[in-house]
This record gives sequence, structure tokens and C-alpha cells, in this order.
Amino acid sequence: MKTATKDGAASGARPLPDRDTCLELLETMALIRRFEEEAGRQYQRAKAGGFLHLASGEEATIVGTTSVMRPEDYLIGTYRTHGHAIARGTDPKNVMAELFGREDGTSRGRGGSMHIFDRERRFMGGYGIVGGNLPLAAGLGLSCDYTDSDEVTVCMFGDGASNTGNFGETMNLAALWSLPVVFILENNLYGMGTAVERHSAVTDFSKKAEGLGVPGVRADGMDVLAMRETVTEHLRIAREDRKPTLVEAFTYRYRGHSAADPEVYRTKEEVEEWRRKDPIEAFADRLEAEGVLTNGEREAIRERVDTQVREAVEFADASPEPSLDSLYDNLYVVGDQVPGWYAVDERAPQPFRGEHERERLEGEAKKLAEAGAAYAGQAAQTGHREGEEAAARDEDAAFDERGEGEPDEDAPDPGAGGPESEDGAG
Ligand SMILES: Cc1ncc(C[n+]2csc(CCOP(=O)(O)OP(=O)(O)O)c2C)c(N)n1
Ligand SMILES: [Mg+2]
Repeated sequence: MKTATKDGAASGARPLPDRDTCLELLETMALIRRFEEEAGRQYQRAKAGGFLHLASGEEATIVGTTSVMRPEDYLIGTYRTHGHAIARGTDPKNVMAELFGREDGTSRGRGGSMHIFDRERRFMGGYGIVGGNLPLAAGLGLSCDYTDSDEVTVCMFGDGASNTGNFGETMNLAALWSLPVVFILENNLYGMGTAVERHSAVTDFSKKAEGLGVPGVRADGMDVLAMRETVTEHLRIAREDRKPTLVEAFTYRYRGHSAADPEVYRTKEEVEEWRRKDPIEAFADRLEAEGVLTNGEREAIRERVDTQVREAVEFADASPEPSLDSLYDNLYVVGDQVPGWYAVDERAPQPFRGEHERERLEGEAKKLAEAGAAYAGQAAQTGHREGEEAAARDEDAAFDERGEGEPDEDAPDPGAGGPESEDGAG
């Protein structure tokens, strides 16, 4: 098998697949690029909230992988997965609506950029915890094993994630239990602002899981055909030989780690050098040179993806916000069996636990939402201490009702936390 050099250069041109496949690969990559450019713009306009991690430059790694998967295979990724969902067939309209925090988003607007999810297309998400998707991938593989299906799980994660405990534990179990999982390590040379040489003792990531029973290979993640060739073979190994393997894809993200990255850890020249190897332009140039694509078609693709992305923004803009009284719905910790402060919203005039939101705010929620922010200004009027005391009274009463005695002392302080920092949240 041909391998890529460290800087991602292909070691040989592969034969082109049929014309329709070539055009589909090109258009999907172009759509993802255009979508992410627009997502960046919408983030700056504060239309998209939370965090935003773009994968511009990594399209060949994504599309090369998904294009050889079967519809019934599972894909699970990280917090940089707008493109992964789109490549799996999720409508860009629903992905954009998720970024906008709207009801028509893939997670009904509750997840945002880091938590795209599409069960129907077996895109199993979007996770903000680095390496958090690895054990889940083993779980998906285990379920396929139990049910005797020949579906394969593809787990995509970053070079930085290979330093987590989850990585070693997952590789061990995947090998021990012969799970049908292909691990694709997206080596974009950095984990946030830390270069691979500074964060990993072993920088040949294809070897990093070998000692745990998961052998790996390197592939050129900037070449969509190279990725297809390598991933095809590894899907076969998982499906037929029932063995997990790892593919290290050399790729690069053009943009900062997230929208808030000053990029002091790399030079403009380095970024430019990688941009010259752009996976979309390089593939389009080759298709043109070999007569698969005419100049008019290249422009037509550009226009089509442009229209699709503009329509996605219009759709997201028109989609309703989730209703305020659903704020505490579907929270894992809420319920009588979980005493504590987890769901206390301190901004309310008289703080109370989230599971009582609907009872307490009946009729008020809409009024408050229309006023702009849920409880804006009202906490200030009543005073913070008074609010805390009221919450404590509520809490005691709730415990007394259930005869459970004192609130759990280990429960977190409702005032702890505050706005998430970039380090903590992705
Ligand atoms: C367990 C955990 N530790 C730290 C972070 C903060 N963090 C977010 S992204 C990131 C870097 C991950 O790099 P890599 O795995 O290479 O993925 P990339 O962002 O390059 O795609 C870190 C440290 C986190 N979200 N979760
Ligand atoms: Mg990385």
C-alpha cells in the first residue's frame, strides 16, 4: 500500500473512479468548505452561539472516509464535525439550524456546533470531551458484535485525543474483544495550540496503538482517493476479519482551533504551504486535466453549493427558538432520585430546581422570553443572597416532602462554574 509522507504529499496518483463518483466527491467537499466558511461568518455575527470549530482543509479526510462506508455503518466524531454530518447525508439546513440553536437543528438546537447528531444516518455525534467518543465507538462495535451484524463503526478523533486514557483503554478492549471498528486519527499536527512533537512522545501515530493490539497505517489525508483506498481496506478488515485497526490521516486545519484562537503557535507561511496542497482544488484540477470536469462544471458546482448554503442560513434563521419552558427538559440529572443543586437556575427571582420549571413558570415563561432574556434584571432587584436563601428553603422543603433529610453536602455549588472557558469546553 502506498503511504503518505509526513507533510502529506501523495506518493503516487491513483486511478480515478467513475465520473459520477468523482463529481460527487468534489461537490461534497466543496459543500462542506462553503458551509464552514459561512458558519464562521454567522458566528461572527453572533447568529451561531457556543463554540465553533472548523475543519477547513480536512475535507478529503472526511469525505474519503464516509464515501466508502455503507449507509448502515456507524460514524462517530469529535466537536469538529459539521462536515462529517453533511458527508453522511445530513441536510446542511438542519446542521446550520443546530448552530443557530433552533428547533430544526439536528439536536433540536440544544447541542450547537459540538453536538451534531443524526441517528437516522447513523452519525452518532459530536462530543466536546477530547477522546470521549472512543469508548462509545467500542460500545457501538460491541453492539454490532452482539447482534451478529456486519455493520462497522468508524471512529474519527484527533492526534491530541491519542494522549487520553480513553485511547489506551478503548484500543485494549477493541483488540481483546475483536470489535469491528476502524479508528481514524485525524492528524492535523496540533492539539489546540500544541504541536504533535510537544504533546505526544510517539509521533508516528499509526504505531501508537500497536502495542495494545490495534495495528495502524498512515494515509494522505489531503488526497480523497488515497483516503478511499486505505479506508476501504480497513472497513473490509473490520467487516470480514472482525479486527479493529487504526488509520492515521495526515491533514491540516487552515483555521484556528476554534473561533477564539489567536494562532501564535504557527506561522502564516506554514498555513500557506498547506493551502497550496488544498484537497478540493487539487482534486478539481486533476479532474479538469483528465477531462472529467469542464470549466463550466466547476463553476456550476460552486454556484450550487453557494445556493445550498444560502438556503441553509435562511432556513436556520426562520426556524423557531426552543421554548423557554423546555429549558430543563431531557436533563440527565433531573428527577426526584437525584437530590442536589445541579439544576438550580440562580437567575430566577426565587431560584428553584429545574425540574419544577414548568410548574413555577407557568404563564410566566413566554412573558420573560419576550422581555429579552429569561430572568434579566429580576435577580438584581430581589438580591442575590435573598435568592440563595429562597432556594435553600425550597430545597429543604423538597427534601422534607420526600423525607430525605438534609441536602447532599457533596452536591456542587450552584454558583460555581460561570462561562465556560475555551480550555474546559472544547
Ligand atoms: C478531556 C478534555 N481535555 C481537554 C479539552 C480541551 N480541548 C479541546 S480541543 C483540545 C485539543 C484536541 O486536539 P486534537 O485531538 O488533536 O483534535 P483537533 O482539535 O486538532 O481536531 C483540547 C485539549 C477537552 N475538551 N476535553
Ligand atoms: Mg489535532
